[in-house]
Amino acid sequence: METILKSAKKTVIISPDKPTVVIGERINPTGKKRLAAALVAGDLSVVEKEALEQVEAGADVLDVNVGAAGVDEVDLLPKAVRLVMETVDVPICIDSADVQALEAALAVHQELAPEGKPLINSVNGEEDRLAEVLPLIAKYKAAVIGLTMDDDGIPNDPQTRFAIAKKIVERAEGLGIPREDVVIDCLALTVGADSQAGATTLQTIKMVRNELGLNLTLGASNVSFGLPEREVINWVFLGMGIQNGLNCPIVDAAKVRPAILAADLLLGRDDYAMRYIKAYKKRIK
Ligand code: THG
Repeated sequence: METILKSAKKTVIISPDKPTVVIGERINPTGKKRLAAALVAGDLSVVEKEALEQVEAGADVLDVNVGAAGVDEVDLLPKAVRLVMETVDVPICIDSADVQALEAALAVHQELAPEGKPLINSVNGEEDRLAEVLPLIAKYKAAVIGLTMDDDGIPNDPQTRFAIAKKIVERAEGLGIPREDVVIDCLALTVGADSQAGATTLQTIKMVRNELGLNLTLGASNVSFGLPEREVINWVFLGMGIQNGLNCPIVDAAKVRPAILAADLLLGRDDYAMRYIKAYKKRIK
């Protein structure tokens, strides 16, 4: 099962047979007051800086999210997508809850990379959201992240989350979207609030991989929210997720890529530890 993402110049293949793909999370104002204020003022300089730094830190794909109070995403998201595409070569993941903003950004993507293929973040099992997002994915031949939540919220149990993943991929196929273009996010909630949160996510990942064969993403850092030494929790969780089938997490590349490379190495996906050693050498320079 290969999900192929393309910018104008680069192709990234997400596949269980290949090394884990790192989707850089930092172009996102969540928890970043300065970036949020700059975006409200229409200043995209931080977006450019974060794009360059994340690619330098080994991000294979960049998530682009400009959602903050006071931001007109329909105006700003396509501008941010254009800037990122003009700054770096990697494929992009367009992240917004606003469907009009997604469409405006998809149009810019098509203009700058007519043969390209972005990842759209996201659809979920809510009927309204399926009805408005999936036709866009079909129209632009994009790939899409499907979140395992629906009109009843985020289920507590793996079986119900799995059923939502299955429904999303069936609806996508009904519109002619190939199943490999649906990447599932089993959702990480914080273990600080619910000690079963990590286990539930990991179990769902395993089910989606084994029974649907789909590729899997995760906004993995949510898991440690509110706890001390978040990095330790994030590293271990990523390793466990990757063992279960997670293969394109949305993360801070500078903070967690070494752990991801270690997981790939330990799972036999890094011959002669070449990728692990190369990244280490680059980092200590
Ligand atoms: N699933 C999918 N997409 C997602 C998420 C997900 N997109 C958004 C988010 N979750 C993943 N991206 C982020 C981006 C930033 C932060 C967390 C997740 C974040 N920022 C720091 C904070 O909160 O303190 C900012 C601090 C800093 O400057 O580093 O946490 O789950 N499909």
